[in-house]
Amino acid sequence: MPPALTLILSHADHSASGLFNAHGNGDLKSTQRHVALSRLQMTGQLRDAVPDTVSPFHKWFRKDGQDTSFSAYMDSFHQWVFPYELIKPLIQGSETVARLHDNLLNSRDAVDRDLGAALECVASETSRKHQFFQLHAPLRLLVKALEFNNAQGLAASPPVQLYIAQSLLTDLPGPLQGDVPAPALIRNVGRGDIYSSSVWLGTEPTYTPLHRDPNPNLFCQLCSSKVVRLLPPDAGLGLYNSIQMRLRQSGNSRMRSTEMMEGGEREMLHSAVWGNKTATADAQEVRLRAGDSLFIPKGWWHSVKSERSDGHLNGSVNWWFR
Ligand SMILES: O=C(O)CCC(=O)C(=O)O
Repeated sequence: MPPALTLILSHADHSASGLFNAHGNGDLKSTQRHVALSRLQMTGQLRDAVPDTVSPFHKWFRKDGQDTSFSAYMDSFHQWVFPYELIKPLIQGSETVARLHDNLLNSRDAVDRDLGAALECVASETSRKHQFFQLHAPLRLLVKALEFNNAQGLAASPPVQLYIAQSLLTDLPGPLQGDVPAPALIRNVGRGDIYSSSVWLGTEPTYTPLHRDPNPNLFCQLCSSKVVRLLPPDAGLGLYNSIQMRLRQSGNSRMRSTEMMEGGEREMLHSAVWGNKTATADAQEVRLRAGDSLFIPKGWWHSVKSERSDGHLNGSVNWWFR
């Protein structure tokens, strides 16, 4: 199966969508909608424009049967520091983080003991009421969490949920930046101006609540798979506002923010998008496998989660452009 480029095109009626394969002969035509493809200057260029997520896949990752881990090439970047998010479930799963913390602190390796110290804020008594944490640590912490999740297996308890989320591609070491050049598609449309770009690397399950971005987004799946639920601008705003009202607050951070990562806001956004079918009648769902890319038009609301939840590696990159 060739990699797919799924386009949800933001046309006047906000409803056109199309799924293209790598050869550009998707089913958009069959929707019989007059979509301004020329506006995106993609006619005839789609084949070349499909982002190349295959090269970084082979460079950064190694396939282990059904699962994926980091390749030996990534060993030289283990000390590179990243921003992490960590989810510690309030009920079942908090002890898993404590066990990883203890394992690292008891290691003979001084570097691993430092990683254990980085988790202190999460394992401490005072953090008991919190579910969402942010910390900075080297890539090696993610490698250790993957090894830990693998070794404990799912039967024992839920996996450690660590996420290098929305970490700037421009903050990556030079060679890694060079592995994920901006795809031709976004250099050739609009002003060709890249507003920002990110890498997303985490242990599954990874999750991002409903939000919208200030610019069009090209989101590319590097390894494993994710499910994206998208809502048109008005429907998304209505849903977001109704949740804010129920929470008796007026959150104005409609972008991905820390407030939506824990407590009532996290729960309500999650159940509205992923639980209750009637609330999401306008939603479109897209499944992205390694090599697939999704165009998210400006203003479209989206919530993203990994398809699997068993502690393995998930990786994506994205570009916001104008
Ligand atoms: O992959 C994710 O967890 C979130 C991605 C996202 O929300 C985005 O690219 O705007």
